[in-house]
Amino acid sequence: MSNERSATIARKTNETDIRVSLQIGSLDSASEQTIDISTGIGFLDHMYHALAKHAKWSLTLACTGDLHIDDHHTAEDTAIALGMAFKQALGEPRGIRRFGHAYCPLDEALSRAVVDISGRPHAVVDLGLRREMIGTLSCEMIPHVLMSFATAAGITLHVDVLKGDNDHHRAESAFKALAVAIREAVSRTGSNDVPSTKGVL
Ligand SMILES: [Mn+2]
Repeated sequence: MSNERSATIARKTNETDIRVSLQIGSLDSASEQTIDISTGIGFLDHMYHALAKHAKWSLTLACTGDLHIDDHHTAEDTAIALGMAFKQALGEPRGIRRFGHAYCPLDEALSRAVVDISGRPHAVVDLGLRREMIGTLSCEMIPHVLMSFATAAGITLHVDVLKGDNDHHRAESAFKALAVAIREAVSRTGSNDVPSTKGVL
C-alpha cells in the first residue's frame, strides 16, 4: 500500500482547459499543505480552498474556461476534474474507513455532510441558498458542483445546510463539513481490508 495518494489530471474541452494536482492527506498528517486554486471565479476558488484546507489535501487547480459565456462550464468541469483526481488518487479503496460525517458551523450557519466512498455516485444536496449569485458564482451551480464532484469521484454525498441566514456562510459551512467528512472517510484504518461485504467497492 502506497503512503502517497496523489493524482494529476489534465482535462481539456472546447469549453474549459483544466489541470488538477491532488494529494490526499490523512487525519494525522503533519506534512505541509500546498493549496493554489485559480478558476477565474473568486467564490468557487474560495469553496475549493475551504474543501482542500479542511480535507487536508494539497491541491493545485488551474482552469481557463469560457467565462465570457457564464460560470456554468467552469464550475461544472472543475468539479468533474477534481472528482477524477480524487478517484485516481484514492485508487483501490483498501484500508480506509469508507464512511465519514461532519457538522461544521460558520457563525450562524451550520451544515452536515455524510460521505460514503461507495463506488456508487450519488449526491443529495440541500443548501437552501436564496441569492442568485455569490460574487460571480451562480448559487444554482453550488449544488451542481457537489453533484458533479460526487459523480466523477464515484462517491455518495449527503450535504445539508441546517441553519444560517447568510448565503456565503451557508455555502462555506457546507464545503467545510464536506471536507471534514471526506477526511474521515479516506483516513486509514491500519488494515488492508476492502470495507465492503462484497469485498469490492
Ligand atoms: Mn468566506
